[in-house]
Amino acid sequence: MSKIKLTALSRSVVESDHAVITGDGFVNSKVPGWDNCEVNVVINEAMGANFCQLLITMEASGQLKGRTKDSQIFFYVLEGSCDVTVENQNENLKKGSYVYIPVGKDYLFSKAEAGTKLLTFHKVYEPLEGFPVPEIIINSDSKIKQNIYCDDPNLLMQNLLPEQDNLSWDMAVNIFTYNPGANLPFVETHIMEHGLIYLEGQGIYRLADKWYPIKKGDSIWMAPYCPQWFGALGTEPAVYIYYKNVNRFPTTI
Ligand code: UGY
Ligand code: MN
Repeated sequence: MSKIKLTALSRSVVESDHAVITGDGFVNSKVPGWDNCEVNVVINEAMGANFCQLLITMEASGQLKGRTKDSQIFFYVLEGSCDVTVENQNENLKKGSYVYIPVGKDYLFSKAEAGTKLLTFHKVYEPLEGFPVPEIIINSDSKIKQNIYCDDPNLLMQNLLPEQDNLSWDMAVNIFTYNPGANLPFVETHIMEHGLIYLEGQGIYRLADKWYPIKKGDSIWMAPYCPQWFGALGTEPAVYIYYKNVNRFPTTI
């Protein structure tokens, strides 16, 4: 049998209204102020998106230092641990910890365990008259209640940011757990945009009129109005963390 590895294959797909990014094609980017780390720009405006999703892998000497400008940044620890300082708040972060940094704040991530992996979502903040800019949040997904979604006890939703009744927030980040065999109850087609990464499990995602096998580590971009549906396969829950824009007036007309 031939031992030649065929390198011209990938499950990654980029279309005008969605993308599946599997990681086998990652090429690192250098980000000013972020040192001794690998940065993969998984989704951004060059793709057609209105937000950005990164994957960062830190060396033990890795450091992410900066100040948020027009964009708020959400950080989530996928693996490992590190310290964070945002303004005068310091915390140790581990798997499942997350940090929300509003606009105009200094931050530093350091003292990482080698190989620590962070996910980020970046969105330009749209202020709303009469509502204050959100505060810094440092928390863990283990402290967030799982709510039953669409009356199906096999679909569980955790809202990591308090977007529900609080119009200060213009973005949501949720963790969606599908027990084996569970599926979205209908094909969603909506103005909100999504970026996501699978934390666990596998299944089939319908995006527009295409169907993709998806597993842990895969990322997906869904443009506004991209028809979307997911069904979990296998014997373990399928879990993804996803971004969504929310709470702003839907038209400039
Ligand atoms: O919040 C949502 O729109 C979510 N149900 N969409 C999705 O998981 N593709
Ligand atoms: Mn959706």
